[in-house]
Amino acid sequence: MKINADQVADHNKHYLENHQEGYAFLQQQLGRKGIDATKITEQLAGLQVAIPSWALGAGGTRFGRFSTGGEPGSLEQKIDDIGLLHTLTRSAGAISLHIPWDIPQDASAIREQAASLGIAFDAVNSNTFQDQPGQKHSYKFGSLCHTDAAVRTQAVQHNLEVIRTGDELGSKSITVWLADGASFPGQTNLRGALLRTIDSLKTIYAHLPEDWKMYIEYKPYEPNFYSTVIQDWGTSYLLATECGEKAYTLVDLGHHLPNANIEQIVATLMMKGKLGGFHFNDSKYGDDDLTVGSIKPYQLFLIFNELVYGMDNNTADNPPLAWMIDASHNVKDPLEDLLQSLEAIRLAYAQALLVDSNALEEARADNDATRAQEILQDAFRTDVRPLLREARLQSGAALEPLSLFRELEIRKQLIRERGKKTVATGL
Ligand SMILES: [Mn+2]
Repeated sequence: MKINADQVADHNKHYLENHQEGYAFLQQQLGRKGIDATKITEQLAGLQVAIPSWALGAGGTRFGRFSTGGEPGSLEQKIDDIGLLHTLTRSAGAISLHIPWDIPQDASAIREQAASLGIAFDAVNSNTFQDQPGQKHSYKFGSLCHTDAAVRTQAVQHNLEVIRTGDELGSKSITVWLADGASFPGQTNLRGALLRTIDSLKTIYAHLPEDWKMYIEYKPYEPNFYSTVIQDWGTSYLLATECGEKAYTLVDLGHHLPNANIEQIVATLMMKGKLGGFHFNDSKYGDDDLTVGSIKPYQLFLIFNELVYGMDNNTADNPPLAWMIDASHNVKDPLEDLLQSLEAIRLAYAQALLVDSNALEEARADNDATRAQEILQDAFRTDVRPLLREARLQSGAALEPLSLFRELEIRKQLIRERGKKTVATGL
C-alpha cells in the first residue's frame, strides 16, 4: 500500500491553523533569545534516520512473539513499509539490511524500488551470531574469535559476502556486531579471543572497498553472560584503531551497563574522530530495545548536546554520523513504534540545537554549575514540537504522522493485503 500526496495534503489542511499558531509563537519566543527558528527547521529536515529491516515486525522476546498482523514477508514489503514511514515523516530515508535475513534476489530491482520511494541503503549488518541452514561450522562458541581457524575463516567470508551484497545496492558501510564471548569464567582465554578477533577484523577490513566504512559495535553482555569479546567502547576503539582510518566505533544506546555516561563516550570518540554512528533505542535495565525516548529522554538530549558540540567543533574530522534505530519489542505496532522513535530523535536534536553554547562555556569558565544546568534544562524544557511540524510541513510530510497513520487505518490495510498471521522474515 502507498500513501499519496493528496492524503497528506488533506490531513495537513486539517491541522494547519493550529500548527501555524504554535509555530509563530515559538518562533517569536526563540527570536527573543537570538535563535533563528527557520535555521533549526532546516537542520531538522536534513536529519535522515535509517530504519533497520528487522524492526518492521514484532520483535518478541525469548519467551514468545506475538505477530502484529500484516508484517512484511519479503524484502520488497519491508522497503514498502519504510516507504510509508518516509512518506509520513520525510525523515526515514534509509534502510539498514541484515544479511542473511534480507538477501535481495534481484539487486537492481530492489535498488530501483528503494530509489522510487526516496530510500537509500545505509550500513549492511553481518550475522555470525546465528547458524544458518546448511552452514558448515557452528558459531556456538564464537565466530571471529573462534579457537578453530576454519570457523573464523567462514565468519570472515560471510562478512565479505555482506560487503558484496551491500555494494550491489549502493551501501557504503558494514556494521559488525559479535555475540562472541564466554558465559563462564575460564571458558576462554580473554587475551587470545581478543587477538583472534583483531586478526579476523583486519582481514575483513583489508577487503573493504575504498569508499566504505566499517563500524564496530560493542556490548557488555548477552547472549554471553560472563564476558563479551568487544565489551565496551574502549575495546571497539582499540579494534577500530588497529584496523585503520576507515574503521569506527558504533554506539548502541542499549549496549551499556546501567547508568553509563553515554554522552561522555560520545565526547571522547568525537574528540578522536572515531565515532561512526548510532543505534538508537531506550532501556530501563539492559538491552531492552524499547522505543527511543520512552524511558530516558533527558539522557537522549544530553547525548545530542554532545553530538551537536562535536559536529560544531569537529577538530578531529569525524565523518558524518550514521543514524539508525535499533529497537524491537513485543507490544506496539512496529510502524507506530518507529514513528514515535523518529519523533524522539528529532525532538532531542532540536532541543540540543537550542542550547546557548556560548553562555554554557561562560558558565563553565566561571565554574557556575547552577547556571550551566539552567542553560541545558531551559533548552530541554522548551516544547520544540512546532519546529518538528514545520520541518515536516516544508518537506511535504504529515503534520501529525501518527494520527495520519491511524486515520488511514494503515495496519488494517496491511493485514488485508498480507494476512493476519504473517511473520516478518528474519525474526
Ligand atoms: Mn545495535
